[in-house]
Amino acid sequence: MQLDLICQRDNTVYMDITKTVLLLVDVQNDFCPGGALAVQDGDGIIAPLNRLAAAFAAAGGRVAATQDWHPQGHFSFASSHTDKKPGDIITLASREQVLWPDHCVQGESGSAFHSGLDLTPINMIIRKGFRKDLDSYSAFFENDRITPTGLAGWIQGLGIETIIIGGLATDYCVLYSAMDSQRLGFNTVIIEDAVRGVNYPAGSVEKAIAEMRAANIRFADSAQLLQELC
Ligand code: VGL
Ligand code: ZN
Repeated sequence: MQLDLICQRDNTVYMDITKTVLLLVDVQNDFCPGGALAVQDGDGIIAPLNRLAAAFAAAGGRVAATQDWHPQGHFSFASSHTDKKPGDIITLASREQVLWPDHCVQGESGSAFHSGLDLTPINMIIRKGFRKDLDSYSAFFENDRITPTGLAGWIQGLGIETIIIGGLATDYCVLYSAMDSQRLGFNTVIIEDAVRGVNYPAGSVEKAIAEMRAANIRFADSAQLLQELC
């Protein structure tokens, strides 16, 4: 697939690094093996993301990362509700909410970036989900769909046109971030070998990928993207 992102040189089309942000979604201990909300093979994304982030930074590009950052007793935790267990789905203010195990609690080891992730190339870190009664899957808007996280303002201020996304989890924070990115008018690309999903409820990864494809979000692998860096 040709990514028409991009700038042209010698009849070859390259990514214009000055107009592209690499966004690393929730590469945190709790979403990796051994964590409270572990995604299967969650740490499998780290090597390709480190390679891409280093190449982006070396080429003068921007790298942003998000952190799920919940207070104790966050409303998305099953433990905050009576008679609920992780996996139960509740409706509040006409929004459906999956209840999770306690995860990514502010300041605890589960909310730290995975130690394998190279933080050096990261220019911007956005923390989300820090309001007790509001969840935030997307890197751009909280789950009320109107409260901004501030990331869009930062990106728009830079004149960025393309957002390339990897991280966890395909069917939650990656999906919501990518859909918002596309809706905000950015070219949006998922690094297909650098995302992993919770797949709860069963089938939700497949559903998420279909939804992103239907929205014209593109998929590319990290090796291809590395090649296309200016
Ligand atoms: C996430 C569930 C709950 C994610 C965050 O990062 O995809 N999923 N909180
Ligand atoms: Zn969360």
